[in-house]
Formats: sequence, C-alpha cells, structure tokens
Amino acid sequence: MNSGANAQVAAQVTREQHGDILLVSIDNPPVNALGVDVRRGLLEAIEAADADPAVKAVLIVGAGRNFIGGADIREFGKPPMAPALPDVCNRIEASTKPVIAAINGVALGGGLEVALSAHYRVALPTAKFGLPEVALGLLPGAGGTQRTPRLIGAQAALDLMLTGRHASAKEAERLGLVDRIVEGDDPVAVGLTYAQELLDAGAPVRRTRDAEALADRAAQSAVVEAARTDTAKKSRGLFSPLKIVDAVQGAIDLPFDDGLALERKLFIECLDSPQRAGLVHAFFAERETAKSPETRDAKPRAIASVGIVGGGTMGAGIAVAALDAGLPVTMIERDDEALARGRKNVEKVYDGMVKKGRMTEEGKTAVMARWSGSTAYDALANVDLVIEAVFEEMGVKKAVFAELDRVCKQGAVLATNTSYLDINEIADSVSRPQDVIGLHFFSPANIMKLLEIVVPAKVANDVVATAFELAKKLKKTPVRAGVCDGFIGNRVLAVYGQAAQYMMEDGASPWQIDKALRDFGYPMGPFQVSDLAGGDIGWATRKRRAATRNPEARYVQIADRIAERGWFGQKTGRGYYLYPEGARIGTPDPEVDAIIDAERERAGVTPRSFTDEEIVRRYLAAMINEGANVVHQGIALRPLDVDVTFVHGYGFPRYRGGPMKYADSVGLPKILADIREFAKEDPIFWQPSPLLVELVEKGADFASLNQIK
Ligand code: 3H9
Repeated sequence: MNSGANAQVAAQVTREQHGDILLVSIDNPPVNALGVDVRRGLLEAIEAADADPAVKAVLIVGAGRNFIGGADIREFGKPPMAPALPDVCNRIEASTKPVIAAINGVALGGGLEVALSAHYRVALPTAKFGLPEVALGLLPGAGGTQRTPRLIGAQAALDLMLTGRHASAKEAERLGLVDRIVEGDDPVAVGLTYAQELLDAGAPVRRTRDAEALADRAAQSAVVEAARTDTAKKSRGLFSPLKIVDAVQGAIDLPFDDGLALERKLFIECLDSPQRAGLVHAFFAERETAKSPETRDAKPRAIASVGIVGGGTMGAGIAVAALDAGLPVTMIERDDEALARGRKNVEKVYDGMVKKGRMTEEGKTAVMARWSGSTAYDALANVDLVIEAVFEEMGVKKAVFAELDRVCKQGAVLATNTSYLDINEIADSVSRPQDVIGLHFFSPANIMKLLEIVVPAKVANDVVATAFELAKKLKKTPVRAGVCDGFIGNRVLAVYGQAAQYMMEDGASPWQIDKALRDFGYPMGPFQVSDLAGGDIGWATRKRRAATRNPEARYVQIADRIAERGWFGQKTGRGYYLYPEGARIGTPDPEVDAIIDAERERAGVTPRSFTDEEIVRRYLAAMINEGANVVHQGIALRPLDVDVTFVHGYGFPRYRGGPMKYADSVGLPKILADIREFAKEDPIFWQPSPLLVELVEKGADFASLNQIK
C-alpha cells in the first residue's frame, strides 16, 4: 500500500490517495453524523475522484469507533443547508469509479444510506446496521426506502425500517446488505484490501438503484399490504410508520427517481410533524438526563456485586435487572420461606423467557448461578452496592439500614428503593450518610426503563456517579431527583391523579377519562393503571396522608369506597372495572357507577358532561403545573428531566416529547390561562406554579431552562 498526496476537503472529511484508491475518511465525533460539512466533504471527494484519472476506486470509511451514526439530528427543524443528503447519496451512486464502503461500528439511518449508495460494502464483524429513523418520527430520507427494498426485498426492508432495530454484521450479510464480512479491527486496512481485490478482478460500478430484488412485484406488493394492515393496528397514533409503508410501496410501483421524489415528499411531511419534534426532544433529553452535575468530576466506585434486601415483586425485578447485566446478586430475606419465594420470583421471569423461546434452559441455569440468597445480613459483608426493597414503612427501612450499617464493608453504596419516604431521614439514621442514595425503580423493575436517582443532602458525589454508572450497566434511563414526597414522578402523579378523580366526581366516567387519555397517546388510562397496579397501594398512601391533608382541600372518596370493598383491580377480579375470569381488559361495572352516583350525591355535585378534549386539558394542566413546581423547587434539574420521567415511567406518549415539551408546543400562556380558569372553581387545587407564571411573564418557555446546570 503506497500512500499518495494528502488533501483536506473539509475539516470533517479527509482524502488520501493509496495507490489507485482514494481513501475518504469521515471524522466528525462522536458518531460521524452527516452534518453539512460532512455532506459537503463527501460530495467534493466524489467529484474529485471522478475527475482524477489517478483514482480508480473510492473507499469511504468512518474514523473512530463508527462508520456513520446517521444524519445530524441537531439540524432537524433548522433551515436546510445544501447539499442535501439525498443529493450526496445520488452523487456517490452515480460515481463512474467503484465506490466501496468499509463499515465498522454503526451504520445507521443516513449512514446506512451512504453505504447503500456505494457500489460495494464490506463490514467488520462488530458492525451494526439499522434504519432507526422511525424512532425519531421520520423515515429513511436519503434513498433508504427505495434502495433497501431493491437490495434485500420489501419484507426485510420494512422490518428494519418499522422496528428501527440494529442488525448484526452476520445478519446484514445474510440479508444482502453487505457483500462480505472481514475479520479485523481497522476498516481502512480491510477496505483497502477489499477495494484492491475488486480492482484486480475488474469489478464494475454496481448501483443499488438497478438491483433486481423487486422483480416479483405482485409478491412484494402483498408483503407491503400485509405490513400496512399490521402497522395500522400497531402504530397507535404514530405518524411515520404508515409513511414508511407508502414509500416502500412506491419503491415497488415507481421508477427509481419517482420513488425518490415520493420518499422526499413523505420525509418532509414527517420532518414537519410535531411528532418528529417530540421524538427528537426525547432523544436528546434521554441523553441529557444521563449526566448529572455530580458525575462531572467524581469517579464512580467499582460495582462488581450487588446485594438486594427483599425478594418481593420489586426486589426480584431489580435482581433480574442486575443479573441480566452480568452482576452477581445476593438476596436477603427474613426467613427460608420468604427467601424461597424470592428465588421463585426471580426464576419466574426467566421461566417465562424460556417458554417464549427467548432463553435456553442452560442460559437460565447460567444466570441463576450468579444468584445467591441468605437470611443473614452478614452475607452482604463484601458486596459493593446494596439495594433495599422492603416494605414501604420508615421503621422497617431504618431497621434494614441499621443492619446494612453493621455488616457492609466501608465504601459500599447503600441504596433504598423507597418511592415516597424521606431518604435524608434514612441516611441520618446510619453512621455513613455519605453512602446512602435513592434508587427508585419502577415495576416491573426488569422491564421499565426509568430509574429515579434520588440524591439526599449528605451523599458523596462519587456515590451519585456510581448510581449513574449502575443505570448504564442495567440499561436504564436515569433521572436525577431531589428528596421530597414522591420525588419527581409520584409527586406529580399524585396531583394529576387527583385531577382525574375530580373529573370523575364532576361527571366523567372512568371509562371516558381512560379513553380520552388513550386517544391522547397513553397505552392505558389512569383507572386502568390503578386496576393493574392494585388499588390497595394508593389506598394505603391516602390513609397515611389523611392526617396531614389540608382539611379545606377537596377530597374525592370514590376510590376509598371501591377499595373498602376489597376491589383492588385485576388481582381481585374487580376495581374500577370488572375483570371476569382473569380478563386483562376491564369492562365498565354498573356497581361502580352506582358508587360514583352515590358519592356525587353525598358531595352535593350535580354531574355535568366533559368533552374528551377538556379531560385531556385538565389532566395535562395539572401535570404540567406540578412539573413546573418540581423544577422550581430543584427536585428536577430541568423541565426535560420531568419529560424523561413521564415518558419512561408513566406511559406519557414519547412522540409528544413529555409533558413539559407538550406544554411548550401548546404555549405556556394557554396552559396558565386554563389553570386560572379552573381555579375559579377550586382555587386550592389549581394554584399556578410560580415558575409557570414567571415564564409566561417573560415570554419564555420550558425549553429555555433545559441547559445543563
Ligand atoms: C437520519 O439519518 C435521516 C436520514 O435518513 C435522512 C436525512 C435526509 N446526530 O447515544 P450516545 C450524539 S435520522 C447528532 O450517548 P452510544 C448524542 O446526542 C438519524 N448527534 O452514544 C450524544 O451526544 P452527547 C438516524 C448524535 O455510543 C453522542 O452522540 N440515526 C447522533 O450509546 C453519543 O451518543 C439515528 O437515529 C446523530 N445522528 O450510541 C442514530 N447520534 O455526548 C441515533 C448520536 O452530547 N444515535 N449523537 O450527549 C444512536 O442511536 C446512538 O447515539 C448511537 C451511539 C448508537 C449512534
């Protein structure tokens, strides 16, 4: 390999002649996103190669760990800058010299589209391929919807585009996305060898636009139709999935250039949709919440083993999350029977996976080998981190922490999974408050992504950093929260839950409220969620809070009337709804209607009708207002932390970005006006948050507070 003249095309794309081959290297950390300079650089490189007789082939590689992570997501929503990516891809494909992409790390979205515009693709074994635009409310907009089906057929192309999943190099080779996998860790070396081999063999320019995978048009159309029916059923309010299907139909029906024009039109529709704005906000917000001020300078403590106190649903779910991350887990329970139950709770999860074919018996055995249990706290003497998940009662928690203080080694992180209790009080009850932190998992803990990391007053920064590191290991989405009753999520939930109760007493049925919120994008409405989680939990909380409740505040007793009857939801066969014979979807219950009627009468309420729109407005106004309070009081660092909490822990539709992003899209003056209007009936409940008032007075929005503090 002889190296020729160096030329700097643009800061982010370099050209280097290697014999007959022009090496074009994209260097735009962290993921070589296709920002305007990269697009310009790529275009200039291809122009230069075509014009230079010394260049016989072009090799495109990504510098660093990845090929290309896609279009630069930060550019979406801003004025477009030429050259557009589809034009760059078309120009690459039109090159008169063979263009080869050598792929390491990820080739995602626009990154894969660049690769598909090249004439040959060689991958390193660690490469990953995907068209994840759907997760951003988009569709592949640089030829991906036209080239992918031509290369690998409509079925496989739709699967990649509709799921957004990443395919391994092996799968990509099997599908026909790449020509060859070559062992190695240097895409330049692999690519140059492959390119030389192609040149030596006289390999021609080979364009995906001419590929023939779509020859059987009738069969391909049938695939698309089936995908359309399935997508219409499953995409629940999402805008871009059906547009993807339309674009792929275009790939079958239309000549290539017309298909590209259709793709462009559909892409712009997606780009301009509020869903794209919501999903892109969610993308960046999730990455921001993973950084907290404490993690900037502090180094996390090493976590090689985990202890869990309590083997109930929560403890077992946390154990599974830790085991799945490869950590050994020691579970503590009060007696042998409870410990056996705890182990069973863990095994049940894996048995379910084995049954579904997602795990082998051997796999389960290997995972369970990392599980150990004991009834003696001393078994935790050497673990690096303990998570307590016992009964939600201060006395019980303190007793557990006293034991942990006694047995755990110095430097061990002591975490509580409390959802409401004062973690400062727990921390102050031990001799090492600097090691105590809140790790609030959501049920089922092995599935739900949200992890509230609750930061008490005396905790050391490196313990906070450790918690964030643990979240990464467990593949959770962490959000930093301050100490208060309910932290971010449950505190705000308590308020909008109340708004739902008020609307129920005022005339809306649980069924109507649930439906209005499902139509807004929630997978389930609040009464369905209560029936699923178990009405006994909320009932216990209400009883606990009864003594401190403002006697002047409105209190709806319907939920208590239902709970008193032992109707705790699905697990008891009835709650707000009826669940005959273990049904998972409830049906309205005339006896609950009678309870509601009686309670309205008792409270002197004359029921009125609500529109679905009003239900959503009130529910969201309550949520946004308390979200603003939580930010105002520093419980959440920024509005985006509230957004991530509700998207990942409470079913808020991700495509709306989160409640605070939604508030910005509606306009804060309108939200405040609503609250002031509602306050005319109930000034105690509807007190505008000082932060909301301040922002409206300044003409600012929540987004203005989303910078890292
Ligand atoms: C597209 O391509 C449209 C085209 O079809 C058509 C166009 C016309 N842009 O996730 P990480 C940042 S749509 C800008 O923590 P990891 C990210 O914000 C795009 N920035 O790392 C973070 O910044 P910071 C299709 C991006 O190793 C940093 O990189 N592509 C982009 O866990 C590290 O990210 C996608 O949807 C981007 N495209 O995972 C891929 N990607 O450090 C989206 C990342 O300041 N990206 N950043 O917080 C991913 O899935 C993951 O980031 C990836 C790396 C797997 C690449």
